[in-house]
Amino acid sequence: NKDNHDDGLAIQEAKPKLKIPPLYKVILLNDDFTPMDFVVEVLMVFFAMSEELATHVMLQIHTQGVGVCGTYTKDVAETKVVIVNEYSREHQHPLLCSMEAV
Ligand code: TYC
Repeated sequence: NKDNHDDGLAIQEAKPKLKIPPLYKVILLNDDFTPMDFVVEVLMVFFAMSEELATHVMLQIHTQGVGVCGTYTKDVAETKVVIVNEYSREHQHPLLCSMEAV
């Protein structure tokens, strides 16, 4: 109530909340054991990549040690990390998925 300045109370405007949510990169780590085909499958199934892009990203992780699968809001990134790690464990692969703030 900005028109009533004399009521002795703290006046707070009701502002629309239009904040852009912070983003997180979901990353895959290289290891010596997970088959390349499995990593490509993960990138296609869980990160909606074409086989060509998934192969490129997989080889980049293989040579650089880490690679970005995608950038998401916190809740989506956390869910991707859990699902990918569960999927890898179910298939007895040590593939590790993690996330970091952009
Ligand atoms: N380095 C693995 C191999 O040689 C392949 C691999 C790629 C594993 C990417 C994990 O995130 C990864 N079979």
